[in-house]
This record gives sequence, structure tokens and C-alpha cells, in this order.
Amino acid sequence: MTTETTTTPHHLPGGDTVRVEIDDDHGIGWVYFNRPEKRNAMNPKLNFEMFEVLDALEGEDRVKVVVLTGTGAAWSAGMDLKEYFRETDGKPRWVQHRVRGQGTNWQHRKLLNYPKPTIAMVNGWCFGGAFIPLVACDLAIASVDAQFGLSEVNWGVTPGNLVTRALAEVIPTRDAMYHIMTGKPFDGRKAEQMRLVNEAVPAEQLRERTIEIAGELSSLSQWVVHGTKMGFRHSRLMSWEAAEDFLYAKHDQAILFDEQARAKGMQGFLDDKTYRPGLGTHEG
Ligand code: ACO
Ligand code: V55
Repeated sequence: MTTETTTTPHHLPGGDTVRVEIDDDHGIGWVYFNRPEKRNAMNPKLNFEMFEVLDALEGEDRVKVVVLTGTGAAWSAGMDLKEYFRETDGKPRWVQHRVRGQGTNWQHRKLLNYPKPTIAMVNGWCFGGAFIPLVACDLAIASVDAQFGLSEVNWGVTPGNLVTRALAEVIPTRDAMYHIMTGKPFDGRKAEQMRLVNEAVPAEQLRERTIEIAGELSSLSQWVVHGTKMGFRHSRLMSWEAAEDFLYAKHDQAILFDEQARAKGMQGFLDDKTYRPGLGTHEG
């Protein structure tokens, strides 16, 4: 979709392999894997540019939600077997180490703990290494006919980097073991059943439904959503004592950074009786 207020911001980084659009109508930063002729396989250049783009959108006020999707038939066909693997084979060990780190920099270090909400909009093929950014996004919506697969075993390697670790975070063990060990692909409907994605919708509804969900997030206080997200991501790894302290810190940070949200929330319900918090937001 291109609206009049959708712009490709030239002051933001990006480049050939990543496309960025800021959609002011919905407060969405649309980020595209953009190597459609290579099914959006991730080469070192794309990994570098993704980091730069996500880093820049972090500080961009117009962006309330980031949607990660792909141009053409693929979401992403995983790591680029030619440029990421074959062409780094035989290079000095530190070169390979650095190339690996550039993937992890954006897929894990940047995206997993991204301060703004993130949605993976899976429009097509999603294989191997693409599962890391898929799981790293907070929410995922897939086209019913998107095809997923842990295809590493099919070309003679075990899943590398954080693929297996990421998978274990979101899907049941039986499904994970079956798909990593057999490499057998599955569609969006199946991905929804195993909770790899929140929802699978027909291709023609994918964008509309993603915008709708992004709208649910962006209608809320950004700092409340941020604190809620970081609270969930971090506290599950903490002791209950540390979690209590951390969750209160995020709670109080949200009030400090956005004083209005809570005050208006209580006033609308208790005094003005304009809405019921159990049923929707006062911003509604
Ligand atoms: N790495 C490098 N090149 C790729 C990749 C990839 N992961 N995926 C697709 N391409 C390239 C092809 O080599 C081909 O390039 P060419 O036109 O220069 O010959 C081009 O993209 C189109 O690919 P086709 O296979 O012709 O496209 P098709 O639509 O028939 O099939 C599919 C798409 C199913 C995604 C297929 O390309 C495929 O199986 N790709 C590999 C998927 C995979 O196993 N990824 C690695 C996972 S493991 C990991 O990430 C570590
Ligand atoms: C994968 C493997 C890697 C990697 C990134 O299986 C993704 C996917 C073996 O190294 O660096």
C-alpha cells in the first residue's frame, strides 16, 4: 500500500537490500527484506543494512510500530548460501566470525529487545535463519499460503546460530523436534496451529489485518506498551525478587514518561464514566 503520507525517508539509512517506508497514517515503519530475486535471502550486506535501519527507526518519533516483511514471493529464504556461507568459507576465521555477528546484531541483539512493538508480516517463504527474526518479533501474522521450514538438514547442516533456541521459545517440543529433524515444510495454517504465528489469514487480507493489529498497539501509550513488552521479555529470566523490582521500575517509568495515560485512564472510568477498561482503551 502506498498512501500519500507514506514516504521513503531519504535521511534514514537503508540501501538496496532493505526498503523502508514510514506510514504516517498508521504510525508504522515498514521494513522490507528487499532481495526478491534471491527470495530475500540474507547476505552480509542485508544484515548490515537491517541493523542500520532498525537502529534509525528506534529514534524516529513517527514510528510507533515496526512491521518486518518481504518484497515479492518471500518473507526470507534464510541465510544466503552463496554470499553468507560459500563465500566466507576459507576466509580467515575472524572474517566468518564477524559476518555471523552482523546477523546476530540485528536479528537478536537489536530486534529481540527492540524498544518499540514489532510485527512479522510473513508474506511468503520463510526458511532456516529467517526463524530468528521471525521469533524475535513480538507478534507474527502469516499468509495462510506462506511456506515455512527448518531446511538446514535438507542441505546437510544442523540449524546454526539461534534458530533452534528461538524455535524452542515459541513452539511445542513435538512440533519443533519434528520440523528441525525432518526439514519438512509447513504452511501458514500449520504455523498458526503450533503458535509460531499469532494468526494466519488469506494473502489478500494480510496487510489489512497487520495494520489493524498495529493500530491496536499504536492507540495505546507508547511507554506503557514498551514497559509491558520489556517486562515480559526480561522478567521470565529473573528470580521473582528481581522481577518484582524490575517490573515496578518499568511500571513507574511508564508513568514518568507518559503522565497522562494513567491519569486519563482512571478519570475516564471512575469520574467521567466514558469507557470500561476491561472492554477497551480510553484512547479508543
Ligand atoms: N541462499 C542463496 N540463494 C538463494 C536462497 C538462499 N537461501 N534462496 C533462494 N536463492 C536464490 C536461488 O539460488 C535463485 O538464484 P538465481 O536466480 O541466481 O539462480 C533465486 O534465489 C530464486 O530461487 P529459486 O529456487 O529459483 O526460487 P523458487 O521460487 O523456485 O523457490 C525457495 C523458492 C523454495 C525459497 C527456494 O529458493 C529454496 O529452497 N531456497 C533455499 C531455502 C533454504 O533452505 N534456506 C536456507 C535455510 S538454512 C539457513 O538459513 C542457515
Ligand atoms: C543459520 C546457521 C548459521 C548462521 C545463521 O541455520 C543461521 C541457520 C551455521 O551458521 O550463522
